[in-house]
Formats: sequence, structure tokens, C-alpha cells
Amino acid sequence: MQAQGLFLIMAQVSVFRAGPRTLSANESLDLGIRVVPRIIRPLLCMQQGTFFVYSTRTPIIEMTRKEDTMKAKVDQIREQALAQIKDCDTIEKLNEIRVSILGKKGELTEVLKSMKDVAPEDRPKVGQWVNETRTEIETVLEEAKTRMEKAVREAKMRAEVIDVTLPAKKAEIGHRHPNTIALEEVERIFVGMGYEVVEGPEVEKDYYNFEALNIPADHPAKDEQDTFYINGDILLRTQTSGVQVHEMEKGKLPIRMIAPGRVFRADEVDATHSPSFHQIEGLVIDKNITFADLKGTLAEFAKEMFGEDTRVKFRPHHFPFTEPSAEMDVSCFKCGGKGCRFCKGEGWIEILGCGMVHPHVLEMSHIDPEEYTGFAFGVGLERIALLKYEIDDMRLLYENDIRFLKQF
Ligand code: 2U9
Repeated sequence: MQAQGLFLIMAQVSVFRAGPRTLSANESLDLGIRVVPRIIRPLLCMQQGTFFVYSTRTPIIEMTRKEDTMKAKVDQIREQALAQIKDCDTIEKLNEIRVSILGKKGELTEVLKSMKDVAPEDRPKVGQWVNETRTEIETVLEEAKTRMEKAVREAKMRAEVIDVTLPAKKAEIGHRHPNTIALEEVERIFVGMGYEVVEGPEVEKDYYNFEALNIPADHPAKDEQDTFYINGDILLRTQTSGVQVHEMEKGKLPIRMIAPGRVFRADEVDATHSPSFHQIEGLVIDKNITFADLKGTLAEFAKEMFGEDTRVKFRPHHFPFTEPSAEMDVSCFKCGGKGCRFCKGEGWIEILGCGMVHPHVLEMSHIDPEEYTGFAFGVGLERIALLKYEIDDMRLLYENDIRFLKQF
């Protein structure tokens, strides 16, 4: 209320509903009397519940009952809310409108909070307006929300329309890798002969990869040029032999096992080399095992792997871990041994290395070489796969081109 309003305390006014009388100071305040300039009188006349009286002085007086002010305020909030909802085009904005009007600090909620300023006898009526307005706004909000959700759903359905007449997308089915096919074949053969398949770690101690296999510290294989070292003592295994050493250390004899797995050597990539490839090593330790057992076993393996007519031959060789050592060739399964382009006219194809386990290797793993003997062999898995499936470049095995892999 402006200071000038105090001039009206004793003014004789004609109040709608109340009839003409003199207002007390408190009543004047309650009625919201204020002095307004003559010039804006026509404008204020438009407002509901506004009355004008002449004071003993010249200004024109606007008197508004608090109840009427509240009604105007609630109506204004209602009109504004309905207009905002009508213009609203997203559910998010709709929610913002809800919060700004009906929320804890919303405009309508604020009106309720100011009820204390309303004369007690008017409170039920004002409360009813506010609640009716709240219900109406909530209903309109809910209708708008339902309408928008429906529109969003319909737009989504239109965008996601599925043409059921289109041919189905063909799922690309994988294929076993030639290495896997060859490995499973080797495993099938040896498991059939009573062998166990044992796997071990690709990161290994120098001892299990070299020392326990009688490979001396100054052996060229131990050169950093050939082996990937993690540190001075730990490396990426260059052969799966460590797996057999771990088995021997367990002290459970006899042993009849194959150890397939990935190995690593610091080689440049070419048609026959890769820094990572796969080996299958075999080990048999029992009483009275002789080179004859080695020959018979590997001859049987060759027949099953490359054909019933396959013959084998052994050429002397040297490995630090076996004594005597040999390399085994198989008769060319393309020409039967006559000599062809496949066997480079030799009639024989080198397949694997083998030998009788060196007595010192047995001793280092606490096996008495006087009581037990054994044989061991090692074969490159990629070499078997390349030969068996007549693939002339090792790199093809690592490209994972399904068109290539599907041929085997
Ligand atoms: C223990 C004792 C002896 C495993 C053997 C070979 C011969 C061999 C090569 C084949 C092709 C490696 O991948 S390759 O380059 N391996 O010629 N490996 S005997 O001898 C062992 C293994 C473990 C305890």
C-alpha cells in the first residue's frame, strides 16, 4: 500500500455488498485501499472488485477487497497456464509448466501460502478457487501429456515401420579355423592312444622354458634376438616343453601326454614364419620305453593323419633335451613318394622332431633315468595345417578372412 492511502482512513465510501459507511483504519488496510492517480482510473475500472471514492483530498482511490485480489490472481494464473499448455509442444516443457505452477514453489502454491493474509471468513472460498483451478490445470496438463505421448508413439511407429516382405538379413556363420581342425584331429588321434591333453602358461619362467630342458645359458635360442623376455627371468614361452616339465615335477608316473599351445619367437613374418605360432609336443615316460615305442607311435600318428599308406623315415638330428634325437619325414601324401611339386621332387615331407628324453632332463625333474625312460616329440601345428590343406602361405592363416577359412 502506498503512503498516500493513509489519507483515506476516515473516507466515506460506497462498497459493493457492504453498503455506504465510514471505514476504520484496519478495514482500510484489509480492503487494500490505495491512492491512484486520476489518469489511470479508467483502466482500473475494468478490474473486478475495484471501487473508487473521493477522499477529502483530491486523489482518486482504488479499494480492492483482498478476496477479490486473490480471485483475480488465481484467474490470471489459470488463464496463463492454459495458454502455456496450449502452446507447449514437448512433454519436457509440459513438465516445466507443471512445476512452475503446481510445484512446491509454483505460482498457485504461492497463492495458497498467502492465505494467511485473507480474512478468515473468506478463506474457504479462496481455498476452493485455488483447488478448483489446480484440478482444472492438472486435468488439462494430463490431457496434453496423453495427447503428446500418443503423437510421439505414432511418430515412432511410423519411423520404425518394418517391411515384412524384405528378405531376412543373412547371419554370417563362422567356421572352424584350419589350425583348430588340425589340432582336433591330432588330439583325437593321441587321445585314442591313451594320451592326456594338458595345457600350461604362455608366460613362463626361464627355468621351465630352457634350463630344465638342458638348454645351456649360452644356447643361441636364449638370445634376446630370438626370445621375447618379460624380464631377466620371465619370458613368452618359445616351446610348450615347460608344460611337460611341470607334469614331471608332480611325480606322478607314468606320463602319456600332449601339450598343445601358442608359442612365441622373435621371427619376422614371411610365408613360413610368424612371431606367434602353435606347437603340439608329446611326452611319454614309463619303465622300458624305447625308440621302438617312439617309432611305432609316430608311424601310427602319420597314418591316421595323412592316410593309411603313409610311410615314415627318421633322420638323425640334435636337440639338447633328447638323446638320441631325430626328425621324422612322411612319404608325400600327394604323389605317394614318387616326387612331385608338392614335395619338391623329394617324395618325403619333414613333419616333426623327436627323440628319447635326455637322462639329465629326467634327473632335473627328479625322475630316476635308471628306472624310467621316455620319448618326446614336437610338431608345428601350422605346418600340419598348411600341408594337410595345401595352403602355401602361413600368413593366410592369420588374416581371419571368412571366405578363405570356409574352404576347409
Ligand atoms: C621334455 C623333454 C623333451 C620336445 C621335442 C622337438 C623334438 C621338436 C620342434 C618341432 C617344430 C619345435 O615347433 S617346432 O619348431 N620340436 O623338434 N620337440 S623333441 O621334447 C621334449 C619336451 C619336453 C620334458
